[in-house]
Amino acid sequence: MSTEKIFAPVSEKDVSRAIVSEFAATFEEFVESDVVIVGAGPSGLTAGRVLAEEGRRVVIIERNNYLGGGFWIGGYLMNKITARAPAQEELEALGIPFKEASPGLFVTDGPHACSRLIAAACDAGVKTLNMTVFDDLVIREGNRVSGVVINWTPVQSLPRQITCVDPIALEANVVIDATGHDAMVLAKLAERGVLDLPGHDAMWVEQSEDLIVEHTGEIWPGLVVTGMAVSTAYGLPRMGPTFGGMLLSGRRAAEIVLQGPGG
Ligand code: 48F
Repeated sequence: MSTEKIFAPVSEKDVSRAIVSEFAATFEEFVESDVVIVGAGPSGLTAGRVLAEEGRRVVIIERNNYLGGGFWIGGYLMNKITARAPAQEELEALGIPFKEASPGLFVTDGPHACSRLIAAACDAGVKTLNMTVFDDLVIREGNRVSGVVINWTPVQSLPRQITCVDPIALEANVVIDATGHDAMVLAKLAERGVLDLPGHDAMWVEQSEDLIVEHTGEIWPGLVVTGMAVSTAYGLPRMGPTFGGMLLSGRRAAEIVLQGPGG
């Protein structure tokens, strides 16, 4: 048997050190960023990618271990994703293969589409904090949102007697709520009674996608809303398992940030 080793001589402490120091360096850099996006679904990932491509420092907070939100599975646990024209152009730009199911309706594989969307955001320079849950907002002079309060996701599942784990905060010029149907960031303002959150209306795909893109924007000083959170914010119809509106809403959110005061 050969005694020659295939792999480089590295011990456990080297592995631990590499993880800790890399994580700490990235975290420290993104304690202060241009944009914090809460939620790594299709709208948040698209907004993050477009902003990072324009040179903005972007961090996405995601409570799950995996990124992608609802973009892995199209609907009813079937992993096919649909998009209506002109959103196939977004798929094309990302190199996602698709086919036309009927005139103006395109279909693609969820895992292929989602992994490409995630990779494109990472390639553009977006940093992600997964297993991290949005807990609250930082709000300063003029009621302007100036950051987010976060904690490790598992802290929420600890037994009550050991949950005295204070969260920490990240500062940013702009925060984007991309948390989907629950609109978790906006819900914090609604909890305080300063924002009305009507919840989304019934499904009507032909109305929903246009309205969501149209209503995407700054909803509070320093706070932009994108994706399904827009329908929750404005009582708009939901769209069901089609995703073009999410991709175009994410792009629109980024454009609004780039044009705005914090952009
Ligand atoms: O739900 P999600 O995919 O939001 P989206 O980008 O897209 C909606 C579609 O997937 C679909 C639809 C239309 O096609 O109806 O639902 O608007 O992604 C939202 C992400 O936010 C994370 C959540 O885990 C998901 O990955 N998220 C939600 N709440 C929190 C959070 C929180 N409090 N902290 C961190 N992440």
